[in-house]
Amino acid sequence: MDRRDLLKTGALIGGLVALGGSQANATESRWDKAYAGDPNRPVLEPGLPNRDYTPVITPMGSSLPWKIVDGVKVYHLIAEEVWNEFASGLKAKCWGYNGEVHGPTIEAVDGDRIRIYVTNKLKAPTSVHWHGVYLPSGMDGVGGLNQRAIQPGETFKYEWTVRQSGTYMYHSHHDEMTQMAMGMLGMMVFHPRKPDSDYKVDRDFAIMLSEWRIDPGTTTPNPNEMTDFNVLTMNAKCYPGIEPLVAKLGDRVRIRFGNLSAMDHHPIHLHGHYFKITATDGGRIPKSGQWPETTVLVPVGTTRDVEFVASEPGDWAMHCHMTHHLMNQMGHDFPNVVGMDKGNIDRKIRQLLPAYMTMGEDGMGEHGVHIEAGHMPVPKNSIPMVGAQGPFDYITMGGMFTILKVRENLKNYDDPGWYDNPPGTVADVASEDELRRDLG
Ligand SMILES: [Cu+2]
Repeated sequence: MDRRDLLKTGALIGGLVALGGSQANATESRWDKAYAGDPNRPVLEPGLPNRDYTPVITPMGSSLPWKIVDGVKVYHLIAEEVWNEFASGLKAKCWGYNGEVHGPTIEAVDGDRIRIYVTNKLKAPTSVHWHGVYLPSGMDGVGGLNQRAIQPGETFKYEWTVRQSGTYMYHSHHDEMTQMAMGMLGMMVFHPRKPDSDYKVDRDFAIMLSEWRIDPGTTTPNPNEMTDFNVLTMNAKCYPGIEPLVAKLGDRVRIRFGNLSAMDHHPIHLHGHYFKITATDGGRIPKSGQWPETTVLVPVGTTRDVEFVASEPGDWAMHCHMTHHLMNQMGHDFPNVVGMDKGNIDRKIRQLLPAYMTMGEDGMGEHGVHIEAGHMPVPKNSIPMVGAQGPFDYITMGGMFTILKVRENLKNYDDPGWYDNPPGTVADVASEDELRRDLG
């Protein structure tokens, strides 16, 4: 090989490298296009529920109504004070939208032109950010950066053409620490224009995860809390205030989780099934990249869609797997009395405090039962430790806990009550005969 050949070879290799590079760029721009859509895409005819998409179910909430004005979907969001009942026994004066905490779910279709009026009925200025959404910078809603704050009494107008589909969120982006802690959050769902069979489901739930600090006896969430949250919610309710999710055997189910908690990620675990993680707030995950799980970590400031077939009849727990997120206004800074021999300490202390009761030497499980039975007084407007009575016994979880109810026969999707287990399929005390036979 002489010098000339060497140069030729070098040029050939250089050419190949250049070719490879441009191919990679082409792939990347195709990818971007698939995800961002065309910024100059034409506005399409407004997508209609039940014709172009199956509406999302927001348990214990609703979807924001809209009307069409000259081909534009028009919504009206009203920021205001809202009394929210987290579960029976606990109410607080929160900040939300349109009489709801959190705000109603905003639904639209890829290609829709949408116009959202935001009226501020709070005493404080506010703004609304549309999380994960492609829109003009001036519509992004960050107070001070993209717009001036909406003053009390003012109505602002946000408008853009939807050019994406997936699960997103909206929330206040002015005095974020206060306003988000007070409840100013909501889910946002953009449906694909032409859903493929992969996207279609029978039950499509939207659940916002959030956390609050509400001291027993008080009625205002405390936005100054940094670490010690004591009310953990799905759609601003805590168990037993959370409705079950109901599905027919064989239904395809999607659950869209959003997390706008102040400080915590939530690993949500579903019993009896595995699901695939199919989308984030960055869009739908290509099929080859979806993987099966039984727990999905929903980090703060993200959404995660999971999909599964309701394949097992029964009552299946679905809950955050952080155990402290399953307690309602859990007592903190308690001395650890697990395993303590309390002797006659209760009798002695009752001479000074008649209602005194040492609890916790066998764990916290008994608290809820005692509170509900009225043995143990609790401060007004509080639900410390409370779970709920289940079909067999007391369920010792509160907070971010609910139940997926899968049934073979359903007339509608109302709560069908507790599962009627087939005979011989419930764990129960072993008989003497069985013990002798199997354990000797
Ligand atoms: Cu959690």
